[in-house]
Amino acid sequence: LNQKGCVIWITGLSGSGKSTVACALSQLLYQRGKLTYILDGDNVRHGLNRDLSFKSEDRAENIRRVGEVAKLFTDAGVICIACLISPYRTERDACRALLPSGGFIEVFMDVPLEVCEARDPKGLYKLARAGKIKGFTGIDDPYEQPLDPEIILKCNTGDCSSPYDMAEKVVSYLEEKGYL
Ligand code: GGZ
Repeated sequence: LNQKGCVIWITGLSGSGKSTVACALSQLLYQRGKLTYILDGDNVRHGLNRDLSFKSEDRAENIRRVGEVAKLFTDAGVICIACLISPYRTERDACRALLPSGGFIEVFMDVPLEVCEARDPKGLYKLARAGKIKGFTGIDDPYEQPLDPEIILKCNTGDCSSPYDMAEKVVSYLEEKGYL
């Protein structure tokens, strides 16, 4: 395997498109013969992190563990795509600090809450608004936007690029930085 590993860390609200972009990106990289692995918060929480809840200490631990695992993948030369809400700046920055300079590429899904809430693919926002889920990110739990992400994928009401176009932006960045 002639490949330099890195972490693509996709952060954003529930329903902002993190997993969809991760999947599109993984396909684009596969077409270029690159080995990737997706660490999706939603999936990891069923296994490795099944002991963790959504209270803040547990979210912090969720982020920390995914960061450590992502680092292990990069050691193996894999392009690791982490997609979790990861609402806290401090914990995201701690993951960044685990990697060599340039090895942590933060991608911010800049999607307004209204757009995420209108999508509501799993009906979770509806439940959160009804008070049936407490501590839902963006409703009654915080989301701290990245201050200086490497990549911003912006999406406004009635004006969202396709997941593949968004993934292409990440591919261009990786090309520019010599990862492809
Ligand atoms: C936020 C929640 C919550 C609460 C369940 N807050 O859109 P989804 O459904 O499929 O993905 C979300 C997922 C978030 O897990 P993460 O590991 O990414 O979160 S974090 O980084 O904050 O640890 C959402 C669902 O779990 N979900 N309850 N209270 N999202």
